[in-house]
Amino acid sequence: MCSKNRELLNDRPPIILFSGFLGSGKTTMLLKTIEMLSAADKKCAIIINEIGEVGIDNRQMRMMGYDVLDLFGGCVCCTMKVTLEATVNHLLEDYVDLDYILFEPSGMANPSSLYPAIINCGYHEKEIQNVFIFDPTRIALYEKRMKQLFNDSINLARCVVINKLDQVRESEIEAAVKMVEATKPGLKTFKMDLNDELVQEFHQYF
Ligand SMILES: Nc1nc2c(ncn2[C@@H]2O[C@H](COP(=O)(O)OP(=O)(O)O)[C@@H](O)[C@H]2O)c(=O)[nH]1
Ligand SMILES: [Mg+2]
Repeated sequence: MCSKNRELLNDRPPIILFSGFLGSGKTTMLLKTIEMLSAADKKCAIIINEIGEVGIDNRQMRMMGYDVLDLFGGCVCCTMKVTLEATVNHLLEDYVDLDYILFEPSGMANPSSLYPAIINCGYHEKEIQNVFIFDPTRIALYEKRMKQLFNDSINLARCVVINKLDQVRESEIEAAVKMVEATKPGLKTFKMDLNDELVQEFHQYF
């Protein structure tokens, strides 16, 4: 089935986009989510591009038996859009029974720069399940040096996962929740320790 037919049938697999800064926990969250979806017999494809970390992430996932399509082409912000579009289209055309596409962009990418490529593949913005991973050990960094990127990311996110609960005090978790609420009131927020199971509520989210 080609992507045109998919468009007619409106059966595109949702794209789950894991956004967040480098080291925040995107890969960890992505792997946990695949585990969760696979256990529910869902078929997933993964697109990742981690500048400087591609080898490590890809090997990890291949060892776990997952199909990983590499996206090369340098900096995701400037050169990847075409490649991302081609990759998503390739998935839509060649893997007709996909239930989900999971995408981990580089931690350096502003997620807004990725949307046009995905939308060019026929997706509506609301079909992009953007999960922002909020590392509460780095609140100061978000607040000071990366405020604009943080704001842009939160504004595009469909939900936020505040992770590393095991590494921070309750007051830091509350500060993280407040930051999200101040930026986008009402945004769905999960709190998780990703060394542990995904919270049950997240299982029902997709
Ligand atoms: N203690 C703890 N470590 C975490 C959690 N989530 C992620 N990590 C660790 O944080 C580091 C960066 O995670 P990774 O998924 O590679 O981040 P990415 O760069 O955003 O893909 C890894 O060492 C993870 O094991 C968490 O909830 N608790
Ligand atoms: Mg990663």
